[in-house]
Amino acid sequence: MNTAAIYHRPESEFAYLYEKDVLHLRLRTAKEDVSRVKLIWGDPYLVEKGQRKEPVEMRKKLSTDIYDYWFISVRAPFNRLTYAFAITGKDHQQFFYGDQGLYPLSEDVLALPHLYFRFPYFHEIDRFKAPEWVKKTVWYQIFPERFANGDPTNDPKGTLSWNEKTPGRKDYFGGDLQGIIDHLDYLVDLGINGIYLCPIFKAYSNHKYDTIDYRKIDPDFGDESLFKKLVDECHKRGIKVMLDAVFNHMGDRSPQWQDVLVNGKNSKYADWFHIHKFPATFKETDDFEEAYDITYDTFAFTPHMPKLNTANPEVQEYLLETAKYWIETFDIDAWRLDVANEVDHHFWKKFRQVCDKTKKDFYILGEIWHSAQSWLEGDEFHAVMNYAYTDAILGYFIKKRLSLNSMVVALNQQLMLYRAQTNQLQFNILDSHDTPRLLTEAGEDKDLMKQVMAFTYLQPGVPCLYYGDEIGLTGGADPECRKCMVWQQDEQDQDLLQFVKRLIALRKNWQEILSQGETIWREVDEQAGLLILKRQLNGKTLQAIFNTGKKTIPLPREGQVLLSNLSEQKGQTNTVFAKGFLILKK
Ligand code: ARE
Ligand code: CA
Repeated sequence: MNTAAIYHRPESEFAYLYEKDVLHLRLRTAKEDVSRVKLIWGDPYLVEKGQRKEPVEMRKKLSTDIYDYWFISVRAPFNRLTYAFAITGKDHQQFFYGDQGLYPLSEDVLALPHLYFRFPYFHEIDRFKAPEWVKKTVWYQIFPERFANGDPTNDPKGTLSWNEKTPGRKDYFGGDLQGIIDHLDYLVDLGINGIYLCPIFKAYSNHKYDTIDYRKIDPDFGDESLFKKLVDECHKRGIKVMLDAVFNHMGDRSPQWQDVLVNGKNSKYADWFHIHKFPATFKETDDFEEAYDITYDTFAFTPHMPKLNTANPEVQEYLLETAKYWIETFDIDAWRLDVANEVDHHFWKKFRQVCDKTKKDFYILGEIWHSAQSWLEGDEFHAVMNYAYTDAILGYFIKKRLSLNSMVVALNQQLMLYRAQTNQLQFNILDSHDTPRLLTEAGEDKDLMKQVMAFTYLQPGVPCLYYGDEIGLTGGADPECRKCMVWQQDEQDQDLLQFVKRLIALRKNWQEILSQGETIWREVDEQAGLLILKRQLNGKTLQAIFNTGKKTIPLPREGQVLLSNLSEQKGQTNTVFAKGFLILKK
């Protein structure tokens, strides 16, 4: 038996409370190396007296290229547990695996309680709690400057006419909050029940990530009473509102930074930032967003975004009060945290406390593009923008960078990083204001785009649609991915719009299975380019067949499973399909 691959860690994604008194346990072993795993378990104070519960079989649930992951869900009557794993290899070797490591399985070893793992007590207060409403949400990301110009009177100087050109970094087109309010019914019709707004507080640039005043709505977008109206109108329509908290840095036109420029180290804000040498200066390049010899920490190399010192109690107070203000005064439902991975954990733990205290079931989403276990222990974020997960999807379907098997491996790897609660709340974006648009990445192949969206909407986690993707907007890297929304119906791709509506409806009708159900890779046929994915919960199954190969075959009857490629089928009511895939609902 390949014992080096065997791994478990108490009080982590390997052992955690899923519900009030339900414990999830996972064990990692080498792929195809172990034939069975039994959980040896009992109440710590009874195991000590040699009284153990009947061992129970664990199930092999997911695999990567080198590991198998075994799983079990248990209830313990006294909310405490002593446990270990009895592992039987395909070579018939048997091991006991517990807190002190691996031992050949024997009655003597089983009789030693200190060799077992412990879950000393199931504390509800420590349990990772998930806001249930998020699982029912299909999000829509809006870049406010480009969604709709509802009020030309607030257009900044030099505003261009709507969609006059592909946006440059410094262009303004006049999008605002009124424009969003005017199109809420469009979003309801689309099936959207959550919007994520990029920053809307007073800032200098068109993206508003260089904040000047965290307590003011940017005048280009409107004012606080209009924002209050927007939230109320959203809530009336069952739409949740998530705002963008840019706490890693401020804009250099903020009063705080301006005071530092004037008063240097005597400024009362000097310690609000990470200034290495006074005066705070930088050397320009021909790119206004890139400088060198900067004497203070910034976001990237952008001198206009001095990094905040979130270890400073005054900065903490200022930002935490900001977080509370927008929840308390405007009743927002979630924060998306910009550059979340570059802000200290100590601050985020305080931030989480403030949000939890201010509004029940508040959702905290971190912008982290890589594996994020240390922010997802339950006392900071609920989830992250799942770029690391969707990168594998795009890597196979779009970029042909991954094989079918390596995509499945990468997705399973990501799922095994986190507790089930997090996997159910992860924010699945295929593109955003920071990346090229999906249709452009798909080489403007709308069938391919539909296939990738369908696959993603069937994954654990919640989908987020980047504004305009549904009507066929294209665009390369930032800022080209931020074109003005197209509202003339004859310029919108109505077929794509209808497809997206059907897919969102499917996602919502099958939300329980899709957000919480088990993922079973029924068939991964590299040769044929065929992938059959099953999602299962409480005996209900949703099955999807993806054809990424070249051949076509007749479609299955209801419930029959295909074992090779498929072509488009008209008229079947029980499926959602487009060229290249089909979703069977049973
Ligand atoms: C400017 C340039 C961009 C350039 C960027 C970074 O226009 O071409 O890529 O600087 O040098 C905002 C504006 C941007 C502007 C930026 C700086 O929206 O248009 O971009 O300010 O002036 C990393 C961070 C991630 C960050 C992205 C941009 O990890 O947090 O870079 N995303 C947030 C927001 C942005 C916003 C800011 C941060 C600043 O979503 O919109 O930018 O507040 C890989 C890495 C990621 C990296 C990603 C993108 O995947 O893994 O870590 O994200 O590439 O570069
Ligand atoms: Ca306007």
